[in-house]
Amino acid sequence: RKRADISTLSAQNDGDHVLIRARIQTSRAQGSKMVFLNLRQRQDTVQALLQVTDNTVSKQMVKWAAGLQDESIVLVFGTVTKSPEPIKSATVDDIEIHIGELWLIAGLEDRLPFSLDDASRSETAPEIEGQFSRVLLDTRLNNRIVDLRTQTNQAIFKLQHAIGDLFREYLNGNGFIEIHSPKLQGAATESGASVFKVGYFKGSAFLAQSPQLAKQMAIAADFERVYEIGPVFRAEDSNTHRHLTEFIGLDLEMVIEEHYHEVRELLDGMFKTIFRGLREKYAKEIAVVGRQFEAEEFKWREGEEGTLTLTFKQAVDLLVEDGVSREILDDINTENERRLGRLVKAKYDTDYFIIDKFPLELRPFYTMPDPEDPTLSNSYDFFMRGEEILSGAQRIHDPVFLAEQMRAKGVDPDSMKGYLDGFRMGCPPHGGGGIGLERVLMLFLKLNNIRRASLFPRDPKRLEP
Ligand code: ATP
Ligand code: AMO
Repeated sequence: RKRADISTLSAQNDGDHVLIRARIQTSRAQGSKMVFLNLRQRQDTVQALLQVTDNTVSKQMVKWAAGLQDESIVLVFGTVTKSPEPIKSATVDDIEIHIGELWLIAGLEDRLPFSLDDASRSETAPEIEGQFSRVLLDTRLNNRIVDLRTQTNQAIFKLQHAIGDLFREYLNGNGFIEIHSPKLQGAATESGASVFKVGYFKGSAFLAQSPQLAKQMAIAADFERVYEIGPVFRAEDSNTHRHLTEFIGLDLEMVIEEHYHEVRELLDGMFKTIFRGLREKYAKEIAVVGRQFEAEEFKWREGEEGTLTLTFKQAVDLLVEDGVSREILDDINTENERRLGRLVKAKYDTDYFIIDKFPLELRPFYTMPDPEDPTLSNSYDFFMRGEEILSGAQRIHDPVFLAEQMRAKGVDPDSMKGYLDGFRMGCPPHGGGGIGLERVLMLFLKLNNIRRASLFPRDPKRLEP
């Protein structure tokens, strides 16, 4: 008996006997002699029909089948039968499977927390009775396994995979190698304030807040161009739509030949390659997500014009021109970042832009000051739809100056001896950046909440499932 994949079946198989293992998406009994089962494998569905016959299918069997819960996994043996008219509820719509035998492979112990149909309705369209999804995000996350089965979520995580894949492909093609740095650390890697402390035998350790130190040490070890895709831990009590306590960092670091713009430009080329790759190779998945989360198409600038790159000062001026008081713009807070995103969109028609040359005091200790104005720095943030997706900079490679900057930011150089040693042994000029994978995914698709872009999200209030 041959196993069949629903996606490969069509009217051309009329008369074939097939064995299919699938979930019951929904079922509908018609009288006591007939039940329709909508069978699903991944994204594909087909209608199957179990009907009382003289010798093979009994009334009891139809009753039993009609009582199976949605989402049960069954094995059916049946005959492909061409359907006289298209079946609206199935993706393979020109056939029906006439079931001869049916086995239950895995049933459900509990009732489903919500139906996949309910979970698949639009979340952003104006509320229309019966059409708007009533399944709250918290309910979804509490029952994440069922939630993840929706077509939308299947597409979201295929796109998450695609971003990582495109990131790797681009960097592999540009002379980078992938590294794996330790997540257990003896000291904080960013600032002491947001680090998780864990027991480590008789003492304690910290979970890495970024691969910052390790990727710079790899440069000191002459790896020249490195990247990492790995978990990043932040003990920030930030209950927002864009903060997680554990997220996936896409990090890279590279040697600079002449100017830190080399790094900024490589990062920019990489983002555009990712955006293009998503649009070209994953149009189907983007469209599926778009049915549940209607979003204006993500826009970026291609060609000669290049990516819009503002200096921090120019960004502040844009906001001041729009009526924001200059006094509060020593730093640009989340609200003003979003406002800037809207201004940029209106003026330059792009959802993707860069801010360069941040004031030095806003950046971490390892950031290189601007040689022309030491109050500024050779650092940049990248934005999508007015929200930060990347932070990066040229780094200080002089050990004496680095130790000085550490002290100025309240970091004890003795606590980072291993890191400083790398510079004492000679380290070339270098720079890099770190990206939040879930933020890129959330903003590209406009999912409005980072938890939707994380398989099993971790935030200050959620450690389960
Ligand atoms: P980075 O950590 O690299 O700076 P980020 O985007 O996470 O990136 P944060 O510095 O953590 O930025 O915070 C940036 C903004 O997020 C701040 O302007 C702050 O107002 C806002 N923010 C942080 N935590 C909260 C919170 N719990 N509620 C509201 N806003 C918050
Ligand atoms: P930063 O702390 O800005 O920089 O982090 C880099 C990027 O990571 C993402 N991000 C987050 N995503 C989800 N939840 C969070 N709590 C969170 N915090 C940050 C953002 C951010 O742009 N070492 C530097 C990078 C570098 O200079 O190379 C760093 O970690 O998208």
